[in-house]
Amino acid sequence: MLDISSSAIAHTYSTNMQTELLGDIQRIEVSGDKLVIKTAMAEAHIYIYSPTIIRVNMTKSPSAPDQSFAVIQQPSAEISYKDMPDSIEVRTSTLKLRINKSPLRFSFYTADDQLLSADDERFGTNWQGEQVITYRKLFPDEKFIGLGEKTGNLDRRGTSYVNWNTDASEHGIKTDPLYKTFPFFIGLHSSLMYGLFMDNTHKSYFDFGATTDEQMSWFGADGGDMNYYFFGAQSVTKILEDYTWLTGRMEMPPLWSLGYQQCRWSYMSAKEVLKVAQTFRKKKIPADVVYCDIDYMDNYKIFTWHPENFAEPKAMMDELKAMGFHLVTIVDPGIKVEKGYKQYDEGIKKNYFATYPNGEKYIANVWPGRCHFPDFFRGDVRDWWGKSFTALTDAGVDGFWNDMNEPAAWGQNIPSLMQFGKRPMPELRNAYGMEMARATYDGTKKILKNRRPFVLTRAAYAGTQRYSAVWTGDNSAYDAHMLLGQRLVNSLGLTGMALIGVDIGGFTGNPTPELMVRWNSLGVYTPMFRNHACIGTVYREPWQWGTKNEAIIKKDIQQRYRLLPYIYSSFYQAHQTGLPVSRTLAIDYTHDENIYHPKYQNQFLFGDAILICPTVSTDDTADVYLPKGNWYRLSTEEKFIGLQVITAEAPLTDLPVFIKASAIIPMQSVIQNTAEKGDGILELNIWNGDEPNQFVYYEDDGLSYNYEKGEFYKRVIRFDPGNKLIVLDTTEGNHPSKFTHINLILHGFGKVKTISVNNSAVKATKAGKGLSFKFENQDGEVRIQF
Ligand code: MIG
Repeated sequence: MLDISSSAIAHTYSTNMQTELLGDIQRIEVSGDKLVIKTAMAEAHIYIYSPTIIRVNMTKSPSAPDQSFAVIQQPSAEISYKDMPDSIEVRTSTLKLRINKSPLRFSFYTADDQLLSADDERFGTNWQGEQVITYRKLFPDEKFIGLGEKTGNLDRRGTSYVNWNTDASEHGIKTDPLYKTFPFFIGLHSSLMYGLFMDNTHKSYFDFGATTDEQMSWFGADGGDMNYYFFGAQSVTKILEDYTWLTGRMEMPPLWSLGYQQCRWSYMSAKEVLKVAQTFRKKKIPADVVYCDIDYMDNYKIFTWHPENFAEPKAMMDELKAMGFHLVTIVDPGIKVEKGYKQYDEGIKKNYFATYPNGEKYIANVWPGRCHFPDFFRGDVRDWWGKSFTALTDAGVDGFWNDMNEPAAWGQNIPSLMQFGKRPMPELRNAYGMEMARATYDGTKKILKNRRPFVLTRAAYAGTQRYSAVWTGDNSAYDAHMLLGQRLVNSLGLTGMALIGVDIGGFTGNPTPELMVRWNSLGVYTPMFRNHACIGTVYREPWQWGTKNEAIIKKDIQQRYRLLPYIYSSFYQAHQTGLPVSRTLAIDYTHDENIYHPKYQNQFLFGDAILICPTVSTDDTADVYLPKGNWYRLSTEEKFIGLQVITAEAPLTDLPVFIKASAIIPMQSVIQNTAEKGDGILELNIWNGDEPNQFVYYEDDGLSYNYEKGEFYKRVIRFDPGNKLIVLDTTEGNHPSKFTHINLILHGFGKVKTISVNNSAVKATKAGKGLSFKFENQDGEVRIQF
């Protein structure tokens, strides 16, 4: 039987496929953990992953293996359904999926029957050749957030996107696609929400009412299954928790990767690298990381060092280490075609490279000239790649930057004939960068034994957070690009990524000194704080901008180091729950219309409680939207009531940064790098407010995986204004804190009555100005009565 809609659109489709898919349900059965719905040629498989996650997989090849690069969980074994004349129903404790029988259509409801999301009644899911598209009902007030690294507004309504990982050098503020694929979005309407992750690595499409006269939204891919996970939790935080449960969360990053990172294409010799590091130390500007871009290699051959300019890498590394610096070196996927080059010879011998269908090795030109490309989709190739890093780790490198892994080649459009094993490039392209990062991470983790490697990748697919940090590629040195960068960071945070950077200062072009200063001040509040610049541009190090600007840049970098206890605890939160460190206001203030306004959409929370308003370098005031609650300007401690727009002073010395009332913000004194012991004082800032609050304070050695075996230091800090009480719970874990003393700094409080540990009074001394007290950091329960 044909449904009416198919005749209306039949002229664009192969009629057979159309009818086969959208026709009636022929058979329904429960098979193991899945519900199988059979139509003439296709099958829909329904799985329950959790009470808030249901998967729908519509496939034309039901017997093909069910594989995913992103998903690391299994469905729960239980699924049952209720059969009714026109439809069937699958239920969990929080979700209801109604499946219409004729034609086959899917609608998701809350347990109390509120419609969250539904197929467009006319068109549902269609194949057109191999391309598969699902058309959805669009609610009049529906907004969309997500998709990771995508240009455009926070609310993606009215825009259309393509996922096709691309070396988007010189991209503008509207360019699409960029480097990464995160086919996951959250829809918001009628005070409800849902998440949808289409797990498909083919070239894919998302249209949020842009091309349909606002009649529907649609998404799909050039091949493969219509395979999506539907998330029904009713808070963005919980949806992100579910999404990162499904696709994994980041491990604790090496603490040093959260310090200041100085990069350039390229520091051309060991001497130059050392000079940069020495200058930071001489000028007492804190920093942890310096980079080697492509010119450290011999003829751009991966896993080699330039014989003259980097003749003694170990000696260079020893000097860097003595100064407390880590080195990150770049690697590209392209292996130079050159007999006698180790990686080339090994790869040829073992057949590790991508081919044409006739078996010939695929060759494209990149930096080294003619290159082969490792097939990172094979376990043995990933192992081999991973082991090759000894060429770098032997010298002492522990950071690995994966570039050009879209994959990129001169000419950009790699022919679709390129194959990984039997699978054509277009099917896997969007996962290539992720699998390279995986090979890099797994390999270097093994080599470094118990030490955490730092991996940074440009191309990515959903799930990459398990292996690597990301940066947003080749941005440009102008204000609008700085603001775009912030939206990309905020949006990447909605897809499980937490360790994210942009090239501070802008990769292409030269920033004005004002832009450099401003961008650096925003970098303080960027999860990964890395200054990077293109070859041929002016040098970007903090001391290249005149003494006055250098002083501002230095002060801002110092602020970053002061905040590290708070930042590291925020990464612990990302590791535990999937909540990002840079958070679009859509996470906490989802249903507040104002935060989506183009004027305020770049604002974000850094961690739980620091609100940042990115401000262009040409303005010295900023209109800031303060959401619900009370707020303090960080620099002046002036208090503001939320739900209003204020005009804030925004000189280059003072980015508009606000602290949420009731905030708990642990800080430390300035150190020059994260390995430095410091003065042992944890500065615990509490900002008075009406709402109770709590903060999970977290420390570990910052370097090893011992935290997985209980070697961490953790304590919950509670602020309870109702009882005029601040409590530091008894500590957990087997790692001693590096702080011997606490310096409690109370903002907006009248007085303190008592401080006790395990109910006995504590000897506290007045510390500095304002209401502040210094006392010994003891493991027992600390109570501060105010
Ligand atoms: O073709 O390695 O995005 O960060 O400096 C350019 C040189 C290759 C692109 C990266 C950029 C890096 C540059 N790379």
